Amino acid sequence: MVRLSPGNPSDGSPDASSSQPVYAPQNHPYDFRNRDEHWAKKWVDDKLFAANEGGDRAENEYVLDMFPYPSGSGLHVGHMAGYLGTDAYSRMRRMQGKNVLHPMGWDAFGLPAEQHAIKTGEHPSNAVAQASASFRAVMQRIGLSYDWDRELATTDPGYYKWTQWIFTKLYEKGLAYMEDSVVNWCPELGTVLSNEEVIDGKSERGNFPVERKPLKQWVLKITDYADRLLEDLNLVDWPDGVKEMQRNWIGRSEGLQMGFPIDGVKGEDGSDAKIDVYTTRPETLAGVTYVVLAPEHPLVQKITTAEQREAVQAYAAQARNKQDMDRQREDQQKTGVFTGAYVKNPLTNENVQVWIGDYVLGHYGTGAVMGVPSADQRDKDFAAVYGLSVVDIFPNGVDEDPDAGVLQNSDFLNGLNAKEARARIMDFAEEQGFGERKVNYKLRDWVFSRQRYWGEPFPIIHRPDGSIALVDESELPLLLPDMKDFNPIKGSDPKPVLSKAENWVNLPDGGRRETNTMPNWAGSCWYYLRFIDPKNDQALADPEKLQQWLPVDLYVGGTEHAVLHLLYARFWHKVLYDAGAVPTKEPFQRLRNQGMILGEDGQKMSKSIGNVVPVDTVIDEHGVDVLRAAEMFLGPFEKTKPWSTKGMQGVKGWLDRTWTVFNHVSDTAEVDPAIQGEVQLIIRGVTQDIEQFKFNTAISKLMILTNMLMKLPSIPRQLAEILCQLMAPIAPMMAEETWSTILQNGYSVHRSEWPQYDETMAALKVVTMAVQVNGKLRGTLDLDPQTARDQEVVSLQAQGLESVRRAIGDAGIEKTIFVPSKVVNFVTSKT
Ligand code: ANZ
Repeated sequence: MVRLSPGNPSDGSPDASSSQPVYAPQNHPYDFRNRDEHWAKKWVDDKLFAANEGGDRAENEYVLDMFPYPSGSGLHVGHMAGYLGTDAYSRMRRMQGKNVLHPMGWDAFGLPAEQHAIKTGEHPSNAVAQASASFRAVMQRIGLSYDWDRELATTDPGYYKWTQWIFTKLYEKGLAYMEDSVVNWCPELGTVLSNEEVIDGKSERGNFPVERKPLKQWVLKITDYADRLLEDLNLVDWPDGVKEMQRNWIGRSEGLQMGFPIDGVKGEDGSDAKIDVYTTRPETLAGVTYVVLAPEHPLVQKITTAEQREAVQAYAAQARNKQDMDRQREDQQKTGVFTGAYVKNPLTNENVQVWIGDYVLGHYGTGAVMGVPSADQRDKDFAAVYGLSVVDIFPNGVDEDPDAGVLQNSDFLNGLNAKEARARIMDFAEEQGFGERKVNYKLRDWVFSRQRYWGEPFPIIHRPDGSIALVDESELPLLLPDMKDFNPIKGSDPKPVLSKAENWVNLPDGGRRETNTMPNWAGSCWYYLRFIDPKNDQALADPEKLQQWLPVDLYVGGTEHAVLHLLYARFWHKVLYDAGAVPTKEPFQRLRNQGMILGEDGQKMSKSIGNVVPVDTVIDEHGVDVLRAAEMFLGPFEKTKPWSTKGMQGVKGWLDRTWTVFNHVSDTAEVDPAIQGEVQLIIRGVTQDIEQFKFNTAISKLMILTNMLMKLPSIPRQLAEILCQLMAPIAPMMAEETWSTILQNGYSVHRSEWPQYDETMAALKVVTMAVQVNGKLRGTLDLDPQTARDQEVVSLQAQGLESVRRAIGDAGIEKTIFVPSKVVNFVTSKT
């Protein structure tokens, strides 16, 4: 135990110039090399962070990270951003008495392991085992407080048994079906590519030709859940941006579907055949001067006149090879061909031309649109290219706001605003029988099969008579066959890799196993359920345990999963909810996204640029706590921000001083009542900041507390304990060493009781400080009054502002002018 008495003022401390007594820098710095490793190992050995089974839902808290794909390329500081946040949060919640479930596992199926296997001939499971071992080692070295007994990998047969089981439920409920869909097939790579992997008709990888080919695939009927996926977003506490992305992806719209009679083409009942269009702007009907069909629309063949046939066919053929995304690009010149046919506008009774154009998609709405060049920009562009006429129905032309604008040249709608007119024309269309109200979704059913080896096999058998049978539940898991050659099957016909495993595929009764495998999304759709009961071999999880833990209280991950992963997981969860297998409507109650950590140069970390900051390197040099605190101090959790060596030095200085404080504790020193209030404010501030994932400001407050203690003539044990506990979520190693070894409070600080604060205290006022560079205002900081008086913390935060960093540029800071609570001004060397 080290108990030193205060030393003399020295240059190393922040207040060397003041007359207050300050402590000498410690002559034995915190020995992170030994102590970090000691504590990290001990926590794992002691299972210090294991969640207790059972427990009351109100006492339980489920804190989940989006689990990683264990890749062979190691972990850099950017990978840690989310994990450090959930770890700090979990540690505080445990100290506040919660029974926290905080697990980690591996999303281990997928292409990279398969490609590695193709290259090396080694089974993908080996690569996965190695990569997850190295991820685990780094995570344990950092001391992330996971309950390691619950570790799982989606590739474990004991896990994917239940992925397959869920698929059987989907199938039994009619939510899984097979369909011929058109895919991007690359004969040379022998693989199906996603739209993003195809650039101008060539594979992104290798630049090989890609063809659009029909392929029988498994599809999940997520569209059946579109409404609930939309509605129930109201039940969850997620960032608005993520909710908005989900809403846009589901893309619900209300409009009118109406028929335009085709001139001279009769339907089966002898009346004019019709082109049905779907529009969200039916009030613009009088402005329709043409109709456009998607080139693949089934009526195209029927209505095209002999003179136009050749041009129409040629156009349709080239459109077939284009991606939807390219077809809809706004910067693209609109193209199309006249079919020679005419339809009658049901409001004005005038005949208008029917065109085909690839900006109209075949599988949205009815695959046909009414062209209103005076109200819609795309239509305006199209009409301009082909000289089609325009009827001005809005005096001010095309308006972004669909409700703005007062109609003219529109019969009985004249003088009404767009919104009123919309309701009127819908009523009119329904009365007259030429249209009806309709809700449409952009969401499509989910193509659920891949032609790869390294994925879950479908528990499906194709019988000789062509029917489909489920593998009996008792035979699950259906294991992947042990193959040696994982090379894709090249050639003009798409064939899944698994079809090479003939002994596995062909059954004695002539049946054949399904050779597609499930996509990577499958395993990540339900892993949060398995963590609750990872070893159960009777059910995916015990219903009682699900009741004790669901929903996940806090889910943290990157925004790259804002749409698909979350939508797919919510869909499965709702299916399981309907089946009575889970007790809640939604899986993830609160969601937070971490921002990306860029390289110090402001660019995305990448090996090729050489700006990657590996986790191990920082720890080797500075220890775990410096890495953790520096990363959390870079800026707001959810913001993208560059790594900063300078910021790290600042944080290191703080930790060094804090260590000095801990080594100068007095058991007899009394707490000066004058500072009690300030300490209370700090406890409250740090507690709320961690609760709200504002780790950078929590650290500022801890810095203030350290500085405060450094100025005291002797440091009362009580205050040192508070500092130690408050910093435990952020710098858990030094906190443990201090609590267990220096303060001798027993192991472990992470199971000690979180400091209480007095709720009745006055609310903090916010002080807005100006940040200047060479006297010029470059930004402001909103701070609590304590922080606003602390030059060091204010300077560090100010230098974290993007605008300030830019203004300083490469110049050094020559002088800092600080007026407490008012202004901080950096004078650079260039002036
Ligand atoms: C006339 C009109 C006038 C339209 C106007 C818009 C503005 P949502 O559902 O919100 O995306 N549309 C319909 N089906 C389409 C398809 N298959 N491919 C491309 N575009 C299609 O918007 C529906 C609107 O998108 C519809 O309303 C239609 O254009 C177009 F001032 O009809 B509108």
